Amino acid sequence: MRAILLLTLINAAGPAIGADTVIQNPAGRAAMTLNGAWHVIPDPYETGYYDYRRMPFDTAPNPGSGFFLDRKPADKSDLVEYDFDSSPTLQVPGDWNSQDDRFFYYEGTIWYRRTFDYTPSSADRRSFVHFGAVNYRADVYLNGQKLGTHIGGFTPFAFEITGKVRATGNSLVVKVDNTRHLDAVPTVNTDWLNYGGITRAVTILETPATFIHDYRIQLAPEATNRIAGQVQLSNAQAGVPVTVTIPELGVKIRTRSDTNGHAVFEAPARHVELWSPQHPRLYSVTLATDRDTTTDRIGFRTIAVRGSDILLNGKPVFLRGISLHEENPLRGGRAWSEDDARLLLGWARELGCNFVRLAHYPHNEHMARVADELGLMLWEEVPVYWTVQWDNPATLANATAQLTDLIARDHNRASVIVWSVANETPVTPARTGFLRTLIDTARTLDPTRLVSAAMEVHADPADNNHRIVDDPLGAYTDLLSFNEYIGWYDGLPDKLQQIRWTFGYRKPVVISEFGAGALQGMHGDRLTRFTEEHQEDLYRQTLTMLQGIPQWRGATPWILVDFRSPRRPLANVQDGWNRKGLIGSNGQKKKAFYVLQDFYGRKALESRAQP
Ligand code: GCB
Repeated sequence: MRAILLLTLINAAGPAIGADTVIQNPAGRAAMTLNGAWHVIPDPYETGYYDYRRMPFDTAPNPGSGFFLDRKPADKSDLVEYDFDSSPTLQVPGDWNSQDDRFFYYEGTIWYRRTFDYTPSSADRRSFVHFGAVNYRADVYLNGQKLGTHIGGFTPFAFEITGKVRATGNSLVVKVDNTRHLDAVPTVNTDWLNYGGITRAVTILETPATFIHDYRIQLAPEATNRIAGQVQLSNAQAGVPVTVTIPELGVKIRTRSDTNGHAVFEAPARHVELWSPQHPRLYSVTLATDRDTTTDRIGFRTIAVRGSDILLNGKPVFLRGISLHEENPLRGGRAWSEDDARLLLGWARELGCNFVRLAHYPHNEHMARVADELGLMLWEEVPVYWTVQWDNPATLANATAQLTDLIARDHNRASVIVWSVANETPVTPARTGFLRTLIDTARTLDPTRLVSAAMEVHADPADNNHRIVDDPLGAYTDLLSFNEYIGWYDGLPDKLQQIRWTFGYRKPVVISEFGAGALQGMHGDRLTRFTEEHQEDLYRQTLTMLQGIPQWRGATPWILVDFRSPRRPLANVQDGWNRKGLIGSNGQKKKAFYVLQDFYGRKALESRAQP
């Protein structure tokens, strides 16, 4: 509800769509792709952004040498010290790190420019330029005019270009800056590579003057034979007729928008086949006004927690999970395409998973759509990682915006069952207050899903074999999720069998991480670090230990595939990769893959009645 309210307020306060409002189902509206080769100018000193007094050109009365002007010398004597046309190109979507060795560890600004022609299909149509994601800050200019700025590397944004876009010769310039900042989300310290660039698709979207900006369609609360939802139009216009049709459920709802351009509805449905991993049923849903139509494929299911059980469609479910970074090791670089999603989620299915943790930031929209189709439940997360500035209101606003946009983007995906607000954060009052605000936001925006965070384990100073999970944050989450590295950062795998657990809450324990590093193809005995045998042993012993925990309801071990991390320099072993993957950076499976596959196979058989 808050998302919708927020959109309404923004609409009332300014232009209908701002940088931070998410257009639902953009793929359903794509009019033209701007993917492909863009000319780029690396600008480590930000010469094209600031003048020599360090004043931004884009707010100066005389913008002079701002690269966003995409200028050409007026004549042979005119001085212009940059030229997009003769500069090299990079592919969009794509990170810059994996496209050119010179940019492998580059952090800073690169200017991107793309020219295009565009004529809307009719004069009364509106147009938007839509970005799937840009890491981390994007300043966007069309034909020398600033459209806006977006902050946050993993969420979509759009700017209206109606009346600004020309039939021919448009210049779209994006200043992309992936500099890490202490007050940012994430902060400067992460265990993954800070890929820069326009990492997801860029499209021109076309809409009527009043269009279906956002919608949410789901089962009515406490009912599996009623469909409920809401629609938000782009303009606060009353009395616009809205229809929602789900032909296979015999649903045809007719309603009208209120003065805020908002419509709420509920109607009975024919027998709904509920979405589950065993039966990932999706229904075609069409929303229409007198001027606009959009179609989506949506699944219906319930998710809840009762005591220490997780209930999917009312039945207890065990989460056979795995964690994933958004990276395609075979091509190298950030994953962004549907094919990438099929590769990664296909591996998860082969492992026997019914659940995937998309760590540690919002992954691209294909991931949730392919998961919907394959029947994989998802944990989605925002990059509040390790530590951010807990006392800084701007940092909280940033994290809130990222969470809000993630929820707005994926609130129609049946696959998503958990919103996670943080990973491995320190227990302090400031942090707990910060995260509680995020949890409250998630619950207000979406009361239909679980909310969690990957917490930490604490050692008992009086007993070396006693581990405690009693983080005060656990009082506010639905799951008791924590990362544990017994046998890797904490002793050797034989220690696992000695461990005794105390949990501060009677909630489902879902282990958000455990794991060990191993170089694919490196062999030795089970006590030798970085061998496949060591990792295999750790998996065996961890699974044995976990089975002794009565409230254990799932796990997302760390991690499906090796991933790039500048924190991992060990030569000939890590070489800049975190090697905790069950699959190596070469795409080959390690021994531990088969240990977990075997375990999940047995678990699936055991709970045949389960999804
Ligand atoms: C963690 C982090 C994860 C790291 C992992 C590791 O606890 O959540 O981002 O990559 O440990 O490999 O140390």
